[in-house]
Amino acid sequence: MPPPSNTKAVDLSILFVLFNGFFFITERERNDRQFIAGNSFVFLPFSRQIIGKDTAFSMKIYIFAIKLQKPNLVFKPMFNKETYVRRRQELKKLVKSGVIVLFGNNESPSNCPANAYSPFRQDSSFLYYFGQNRNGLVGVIDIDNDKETLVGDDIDIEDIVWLGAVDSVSEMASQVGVAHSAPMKALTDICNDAKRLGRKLHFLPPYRFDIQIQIFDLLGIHPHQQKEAASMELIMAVVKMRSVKEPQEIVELEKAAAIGYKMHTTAMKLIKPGVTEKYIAGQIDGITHSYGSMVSFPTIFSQHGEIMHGAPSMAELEAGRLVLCDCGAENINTYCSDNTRTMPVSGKYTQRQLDIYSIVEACHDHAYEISKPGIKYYDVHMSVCRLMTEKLKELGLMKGNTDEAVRAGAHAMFLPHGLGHMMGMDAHDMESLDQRYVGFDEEIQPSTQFGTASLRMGRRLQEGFVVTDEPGIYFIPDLIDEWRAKGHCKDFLNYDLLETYKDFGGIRIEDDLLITKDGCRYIGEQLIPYHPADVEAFMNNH
Ligand SMILES: [Mn+2]
Repeated sequence: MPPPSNTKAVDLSILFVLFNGFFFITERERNDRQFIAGNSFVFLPFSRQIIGKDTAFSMKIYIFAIKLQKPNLVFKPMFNKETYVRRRQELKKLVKSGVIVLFGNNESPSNCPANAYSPFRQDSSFLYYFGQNRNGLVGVIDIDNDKETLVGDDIDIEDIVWLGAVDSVSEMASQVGVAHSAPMKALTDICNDAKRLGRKLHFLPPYRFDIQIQIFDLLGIHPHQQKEAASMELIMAVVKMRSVKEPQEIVELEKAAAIGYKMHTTAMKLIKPGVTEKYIAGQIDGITHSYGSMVSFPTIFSQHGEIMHGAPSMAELEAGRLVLCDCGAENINTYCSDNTRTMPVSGKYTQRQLDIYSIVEACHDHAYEISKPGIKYYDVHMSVCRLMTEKLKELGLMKGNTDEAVRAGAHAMFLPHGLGHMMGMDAHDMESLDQRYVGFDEEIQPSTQFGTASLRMGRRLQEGFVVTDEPGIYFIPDLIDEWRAKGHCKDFLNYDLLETYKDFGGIRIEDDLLITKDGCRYIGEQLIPYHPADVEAFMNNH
């Protein structure tokens, strides 16, 4: 049989392309990436057979076919094009002049180059303004010439074979309303031109080493100097915009909270003597992997609640002890939740545990009651510290004048961290931009006193802010010994009684507050049980 003519083959091929394209459109709605990826590979060898083997022409047809199919669902921008256009307009107004260079993240190798941490995590500020979740992209905004460019290299056939096809950089640019695109090598020219003309290049403080090297190559600034060389105008503009959550961002935060609810209530169901901490932590991490993207920070699940970031261990849960669970989800669009609950392993709190728990509970509720626009979160924190001191005095663990004790920082024996932090696309939102700018301002600066120094958020609340409310009481044996040996705050602390609490552990209760017009509300349609009776009832009924 004679081989098919080239003309005929191309016609057939295009028919197949259109046929596959049709399936792509219908399947896209079903969000079934597997099918689409599979579809490309079923189609490709078939098309190859028709066109003939190993010609450059047939390769072009393959790529053309892949592009038409666009089996690209992971990289879809989360919001509409207008959102990103509007945000960049606002950013340009705030930064005023110069060239903004926003670096997206690259893949980050775990134990070998091809074994990257998964899922890929885009830089949040890049995502906020350029919306694209692919690695190896840089956003450039030339403010003075009002020119926006998405910089990045298209992936080649080698990558397509392993990863499936993705949209071209120019397609990605147009999806978020960016008029221009350019390959990565163009970034050197963009930076050199700006430098030659003495124009300001704005970049954010980098937190990944590969980006630090990229900035070093482009701008000649050593990584040690990059934090200082970062643009204050850009940092302040990004903080101003990202601090106030848009309604569509709150919807995303609610979705993350719904996954967080599943994580916490699953932990409550699984807790029983003999189960390891790691087992439960693994189960709850799996929930966010199934419904969302990943954990919003490494899960803290430990009977040593007094260790602030206590990693889950192979220790078995023991009846009579408390276990502290601080975890959150990052939903598929990288918005976070962050909650903490402290449960009795046996399903019932002891009276001694309840005495401490009820103080933390009262502090948690107090912060919720007084948080509203206009109040400094520093003042909310200090108000919580005074309430905690009052109640610890009732138990005999503290003594003396409450105001003096708090001024001296005596309460930090129990609460060595801050009441909360901003939350959004990052669990500690915008942490890479520095807490001095995110949580503080010219009116209020971070404290240097132990305890209060760890407060990440002190400035006045505004409608649309999202902050965590997370008081805790901890008994840290080493801290008790250290302070006792020095006689630190001995007028306010009952060290003899503290000795008897060295085996207690720690309690924290944490929820996420959205600041509303005249107060605040919890994020999350369903609040994870936290009143002791509710926690016990939930644990015993599931
Ligand atoms: Mn938190």
